[in-house]
Amino acid sequence: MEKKVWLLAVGMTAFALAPGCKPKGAQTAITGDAASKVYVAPGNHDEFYNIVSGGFNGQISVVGLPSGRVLKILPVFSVNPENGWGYSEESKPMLNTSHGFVPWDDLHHIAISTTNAEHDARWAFANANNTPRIARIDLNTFKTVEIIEIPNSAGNHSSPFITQNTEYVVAGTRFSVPVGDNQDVSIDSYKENFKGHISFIGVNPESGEMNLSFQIEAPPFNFDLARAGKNMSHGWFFFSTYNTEMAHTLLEVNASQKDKDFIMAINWKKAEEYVKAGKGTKKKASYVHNKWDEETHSATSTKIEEVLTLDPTVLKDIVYFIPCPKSPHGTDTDPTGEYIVGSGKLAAIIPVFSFTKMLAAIENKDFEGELNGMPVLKYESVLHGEVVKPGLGPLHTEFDGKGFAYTSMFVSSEIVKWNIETLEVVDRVPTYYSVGHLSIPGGPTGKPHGKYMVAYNKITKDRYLPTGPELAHSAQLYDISGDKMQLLLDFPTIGEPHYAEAFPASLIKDRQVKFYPIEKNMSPFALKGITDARVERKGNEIHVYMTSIRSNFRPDNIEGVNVGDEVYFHVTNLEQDWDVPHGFAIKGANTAELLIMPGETSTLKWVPDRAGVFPFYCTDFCSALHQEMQGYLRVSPK
Ligand code: CUK
Ligand code: CUA
Repeated sequence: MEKKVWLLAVGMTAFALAPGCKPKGAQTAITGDAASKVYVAPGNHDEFYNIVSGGFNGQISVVGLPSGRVLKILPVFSVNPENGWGYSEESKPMLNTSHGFVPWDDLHHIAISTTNAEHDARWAFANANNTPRIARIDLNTFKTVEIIEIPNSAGNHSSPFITQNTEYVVAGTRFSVPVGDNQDVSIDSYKENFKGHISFIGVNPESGEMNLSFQIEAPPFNFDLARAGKNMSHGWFFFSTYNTEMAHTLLEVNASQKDKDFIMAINWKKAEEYVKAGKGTKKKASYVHNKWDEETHSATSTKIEEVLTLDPTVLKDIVYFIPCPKSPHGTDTDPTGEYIVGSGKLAAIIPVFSFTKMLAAIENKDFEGELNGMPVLKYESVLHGEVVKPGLGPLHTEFDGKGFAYTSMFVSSEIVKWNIETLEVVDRVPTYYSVGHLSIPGGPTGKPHGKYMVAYNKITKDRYLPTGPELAHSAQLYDISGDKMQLLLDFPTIGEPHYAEAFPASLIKDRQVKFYPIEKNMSPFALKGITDARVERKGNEIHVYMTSIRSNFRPDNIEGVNVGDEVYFHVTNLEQDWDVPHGFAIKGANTAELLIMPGETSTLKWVPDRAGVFPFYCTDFCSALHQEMQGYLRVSPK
């Protein structure tokens, strides 16, 4: 009994902190009505795909809405033994970096490709927070097909944000770092030697292929979340920045001294013109670019040695600063592109800026001064207005396309709905607990589908059956179709979700690749039929060209291998049918399994360390004779 009271108290204190506003909706008695709204009957499909970041697991989870069902764990930056991602010889180069093979990262944000500011859902982009990289996922195969590293950058939190026709994926550096030839400098020389960079990664409109087009040099601030302008503000980018104090130690104190930090507005169309006019400078940089090839079913990794940079203190009209209260964490632009919302996580208001006013202020040179050689606009001249008493700790804002914004309040643990024009708070609901990002289908685009909203919460506490010290993170689904938000469902998530984007399932469900045509398999190790199966020795390399099809491996008895040989199992899955992967695993191998899609070839490398006979088998229950799908490898002493 005592415990129950205590748990309730923990829950309540969070939103009791909200000033002068007792959160309504705390009653959120879940009625049968709520259950029917999230119930997707067996055999039926969800209405939306939700592509959810996995945070410290480095992966993406694919979730159906409104059911909250997890449909897939899609490996991106972290090795995944389940399907051999980062273990198969073909996929290893995808995790290559200038630091070598990096088997993990911290994935925070998702961007779904758009055309004219509406989801086309051809690709998903995701960021690696730790070793700065951007990945592109093909949404026809749900596979990571490209990863590009970002030079002159550290802590790639501030990405990936896309422009409205997916012209660019944009990334800001969280940590400023020393750049150039000598990076072995005193940390105390931060202000002189450290730099921030904003990277513009061009996306090929047909293939989706990325390339680092240019970087804009920036002062050693920390950059946080950003959004592209859209519709009327297309051509601009808005980055939140903090630590404009340029502290390099005790940031929790030193980076919160000023009343205002800034939103950095970048005229990227102008920057693009300067690039075309040859105003950029080529600088040495070192990064890798990894691509997956759908024909050979394998990845290649290319090293690149230079990058084009623009200096906004010389090219004066590409960067402007808008003052924004207290360490903004997020910046969001509304569906029309007119309003730019700043969320200072230590601020008591939410400032909303007007793009039209910003242009006028630039035109009139309505500057309050300069910051590191770049103009600072006057707060009042750009401000549309402030949302007052929204709650505590505004983090992230999404839009419903009906004139309302929804801002997550981390400290007061609630979601606040407000009118973008009048800035009036019209509804608030508690979240359990300490909400981070919100996700409305189409929420960051010009055309939101304002039906559901998911809150991705940081603290779970008492929401589920306890599982020791670590609890599943928690998502909450709200109905936002009416005037009042209504909590419908809690569902646990995988890893630590940060941002997620959702879009109508109808956009992609009929274009999913079901299998790969075997005649188009250009892997040098592909086999077109069972009769091609064989074993070849080349020096101390053994190449096993193996087929798998229900329900056998060929060859299934392999001899003539010695201890210390490098054994390569090149396994081709000959199936030409949907949903029939075969697995391959061998006893004692210090690697993961392979999970080979129909029509694909994958390779597992193993160096046996002892003599004996080693069984191998298919790991994916594929037919009534799945248990018969096995074989032996004999290893003899050297
Ligand atoms: S962050 Cu996690 S709650 Cu990395 Cu987008 Cu704001
Ligand atoms: Cu193939 Cu089980």
